[in-house]
Amino acid sequence: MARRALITGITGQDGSYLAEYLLGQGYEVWGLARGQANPRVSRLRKLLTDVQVVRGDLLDQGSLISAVERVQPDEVYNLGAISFVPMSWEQAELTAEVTGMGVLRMLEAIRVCSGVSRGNAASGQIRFYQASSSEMFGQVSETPQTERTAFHPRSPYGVAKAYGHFLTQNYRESYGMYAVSGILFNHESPRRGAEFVTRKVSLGVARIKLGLATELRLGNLEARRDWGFAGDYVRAMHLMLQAGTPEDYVIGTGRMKSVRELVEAAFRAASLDWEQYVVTDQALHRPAEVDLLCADPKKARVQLGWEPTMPFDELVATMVEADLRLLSNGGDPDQDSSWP
Ligand code: NDP
Ligand code: GDR
Repeated sequence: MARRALITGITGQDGSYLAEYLLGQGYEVWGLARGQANPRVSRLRKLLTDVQVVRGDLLDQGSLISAVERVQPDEVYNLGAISFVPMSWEQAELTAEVTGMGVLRMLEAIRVCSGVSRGNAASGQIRFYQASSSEMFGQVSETPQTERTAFHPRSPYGVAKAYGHFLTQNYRESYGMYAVSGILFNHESPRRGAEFVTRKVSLGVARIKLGLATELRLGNLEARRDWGFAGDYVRAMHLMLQAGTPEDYVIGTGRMKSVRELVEAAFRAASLDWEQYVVTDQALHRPAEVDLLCADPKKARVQLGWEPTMPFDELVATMVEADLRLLSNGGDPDQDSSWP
């Protein structure tokens, strides 16, 4: 019988790549989607016809229990979150509820549905993956960051993710559940939300190239990140749930670039000079910035055999090309209508 996976956050970037990957591995894939008429569900269905959808919300404990009862999954991937860091200052309580408490609700749904209690050997039937984040490192105490680097989150989002991370560890230790966290560094693709800097830049370049815009407004150009390709990172999520023992892993490329270098690479890919178009705007700076993040993915390489495949310049060029195609064909990224 096919293995069954339940993915929260199915309508997001990672949800789509993970669903695609697991379908390719022969899984029966279910996605948890919220809202009675979520336009992103139709966008997903256009891309992946085989995904089945179950309604539910990370804010609603009962809906998660019902979803787990209905799907009877072998593996649960908790990717649902408010994931845009600036929004976490504007809606700090909601971020805590969805990104933080949502993890508790999902773990409880699994625990209750699989009859797990302290010291109960029936534990561990459903394997659980939590989407932890390099934002938990925040103001870093060492570079590169490993599974042992201390957390010092710099946003309500980072704090909520740290709660989810420790809680996942705690359910593993308290109940013997197979529950793990992937501490993933930034990963991008042509399906990235338009609010994140890589996609904002690739869309901005495409608009300028096609004569639809004359400038691109950005915040802090000096911030440095470890950017990889989302398609590579979902493989790591799956590998973590196939390992002999449940453990947490750092996932990233080990290479760091600045926003300025990202901008240079993107404009270069369209044969444009970035200095003629980029305007910096103090209003786009964050109340507390994470200056740099760089992964040490050695544990994942050695224990899981995981390696990233797409170099930075290729990733950026791929995103710019995809947005040039999208806009040339009349696609509208703000309407959530199209997905490469
Ligand atoms: P996206 O922002 O693209 O997707 C977020 C998903 O969460 C959407 O499907 C959204 O659904 C869903 N969601 C939001 N609120 C709720 C809710 N109340 N109940 C259920 N689902 C909800 O994120 P990514 O795909 O980029 O990231 C996936 C996960 O990985 C997130 O948890 C993110 O924080 C984490 N992460 C991402 C990294 C990255 O670089 N991409 C790096 C490290 C961690 P809807 O369509 O209904 O809004
Ligand atoms: P991040 O991603 O906050 O790292 O979180 P984002 O792309 O939003 O920012 C990266 C860096 O770019 C700087 N920046 C800008 N960012 C945005 N969005 N818009 C701008 O105009 C701009 N100008 C400069 C930011 O200050 C920042 O330093 C992502 C999300 O996917 C999280 O969910 C995830 O956990 C982390 O990556 C790892």
